[in-house]
Amino acid sequence: MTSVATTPPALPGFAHVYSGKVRELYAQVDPGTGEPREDQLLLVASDRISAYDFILDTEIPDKGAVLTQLSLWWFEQLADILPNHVISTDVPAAVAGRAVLVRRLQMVPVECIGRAYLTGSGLAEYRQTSSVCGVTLPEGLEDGSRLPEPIFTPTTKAPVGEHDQPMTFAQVEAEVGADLASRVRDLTTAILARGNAVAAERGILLADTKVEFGLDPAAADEAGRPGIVLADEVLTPDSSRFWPADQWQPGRAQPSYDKQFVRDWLTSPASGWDRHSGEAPPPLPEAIVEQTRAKYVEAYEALTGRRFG
Ligand code: PZK
Repeated sequence: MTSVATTPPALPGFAHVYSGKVRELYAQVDPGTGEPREDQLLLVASDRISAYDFILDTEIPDKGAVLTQLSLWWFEQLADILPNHVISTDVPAAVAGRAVLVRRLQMVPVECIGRAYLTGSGLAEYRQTSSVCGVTLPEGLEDGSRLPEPIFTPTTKAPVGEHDQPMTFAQVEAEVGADLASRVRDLTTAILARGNAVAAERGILLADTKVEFGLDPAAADEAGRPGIVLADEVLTPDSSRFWPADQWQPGRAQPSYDKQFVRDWLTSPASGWDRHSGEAPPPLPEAIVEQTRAKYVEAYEALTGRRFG
């Protein structure tokens, strides 16, 4: 992924902590001491979009708000599986609707990926080894095949700009301990299974997803194990592959629910861009922006049954 050179927007009363590809983290500054609060973070989703490993120059209006509202809705749907980090949606007006105030947790240092369908790097690994991250799979699977059950395919957390590397379950155990490893594995697959049970009724398949967990020492169980809290955003098109169910056809690359207009235009002669040139992609035409915005809103409305905006 080509790195973003933009400076994060200043938010009065908040100090910038960290930038991801399309989101920012801030800490609230204590008006008394001028020190950043250490117990909370403000998670802000921008309208930026990535395609073919580039952050595009053109933003998709409302994307940050749609993904934030979708994630909040999923947190509610998943609340019987595990707690989440959300404290409040009362945020500065400049980021209203696209930011949440969250509990600052001790993050589990593993990218927890669940896969319900085989594609992307999982498919590439399967073709070489008949397995993904040490999980042996049946023979004869193709691009887009549904897996017998959701599997846990963790990766390392690489710094921005570098690619994450697959980990075996034994490597996760070595990193975080056997108990926490099995708990995040089972939670990851349970979240994806629940997500697909809901989404299938709304015409959307969730091929795979990345979830982030944090630990809450204050929420230890009887055995003294720290509570696991769902963090970051969950089951959004940026953290998961959304596929239109009515176009699902194993044996080929599946169309993307949200980004297909962007990809098709960028790889068409009309864009004048060669994705392998190393050059930044050109700005998107207004019609592509509007069609893409409509897909994000459509996904939100289909899944939640709520009207966006
Ligand atoms: C945390 N990220 C990823 C997300 C970015 C980076 N509740 C939490 N407590 C402590 N740390 C994090 C969270 C959350 N969520 C999340 N990195 C750290 C991330 C969004 C924007 F720049």
